[in-house]
Amino acid sequence: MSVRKRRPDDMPDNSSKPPLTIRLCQPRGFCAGVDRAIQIVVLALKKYGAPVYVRHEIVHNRYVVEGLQNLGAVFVEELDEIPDEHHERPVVFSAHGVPKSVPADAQARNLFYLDATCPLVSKVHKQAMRHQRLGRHVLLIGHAGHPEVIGTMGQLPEGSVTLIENEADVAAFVPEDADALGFVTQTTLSVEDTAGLIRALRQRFPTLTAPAAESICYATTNRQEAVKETAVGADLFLVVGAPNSSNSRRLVEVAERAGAKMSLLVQRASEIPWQNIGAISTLGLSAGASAPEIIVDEIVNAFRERFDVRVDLAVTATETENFPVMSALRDVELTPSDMAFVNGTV
Ligand code: 0CH
Ligand code: SF4
Repeated sequence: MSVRKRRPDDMPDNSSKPPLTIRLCQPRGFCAGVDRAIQIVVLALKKYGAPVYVRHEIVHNRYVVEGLQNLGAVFVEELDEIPDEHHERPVVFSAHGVPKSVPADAQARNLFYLDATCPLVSKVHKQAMRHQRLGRHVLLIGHAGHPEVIGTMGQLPEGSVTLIENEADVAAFVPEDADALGFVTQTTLSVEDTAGLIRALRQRFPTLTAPAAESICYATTNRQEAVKETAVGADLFLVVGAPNSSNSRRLVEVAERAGAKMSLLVQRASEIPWQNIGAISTLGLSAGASAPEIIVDEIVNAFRERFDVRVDLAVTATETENFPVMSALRDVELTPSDMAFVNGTV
């Protein structure tokens, strides 16, 4: 990990305030799949006008959802919530992916849909389908009820996939053929916990087949690694993210396990529980893959009001991933202010 100080002109004279070092994780915040998904909604609004329907929160972040609502996006949980008179309007599927029944339903209703499923989630779908095509029963490691899990299970015929959430599920699983099993996982799981579950599965089923490529994605892995390194000895670790954001919640757990004295998930600076924080001198700070950078800035500024803050950037990886949008939207141009929204800086 390399540590860089942020530019000195960021730092007002705070000599009367207690000193605080903020270890700011890099990478943090938006990943390439989130960036692409938000871009798809913005581009669709520009190309087709409002309203653009979005099935499920495009990513699990209220600030992003409200920003898109202000631009004319309308969020629904299911396609049947789209009023009949709006059936010619586009509908975008969220970054988390959808079961096969959803595009089929959209087609049956004559809806025009744009699928913003992250390409790395689609890759997991393909791996699961490949296991099944080759005659393997699929074990999906993930969290029940999460939209990505519903989407991945929904790629496969009923009865051909079993959800594994924990060691008890590993112990309880009784396969029809113990030598014809393959697994995939949700993309946003704890790297450490998942490795444990795979070990436990392999102990019971030594011929279990792994997917051809790792299911936990680069962004999840990098953000957890960064938190692991910066949380050691931190008095407090804050993760910017929503309670329904799987990847953000995993970061809070990683910080706690790595040795942060206290680790919390916050959606905005207004959620920081100042009365419980007490005297701290080191704060770790990161953001889930769906959390915009502007909220990280808001939190740093909230600490600046109370502490003499020094920000150390803790760089553990460099990310260059970029996922292009579908060809139907490539003829639309984004203005600098659209770009700032897509990048999470406004
Ligand atoms: O971490 P989850 O999957 O809950 O989703 P998010 O917080 O919206 O982050 C983006 C990931 C989307 C699909 O992998
Ligand atoms: Fe894609 Fe990973 Fe981001 Fe999910 S967290 S959208 S899988 S890059």
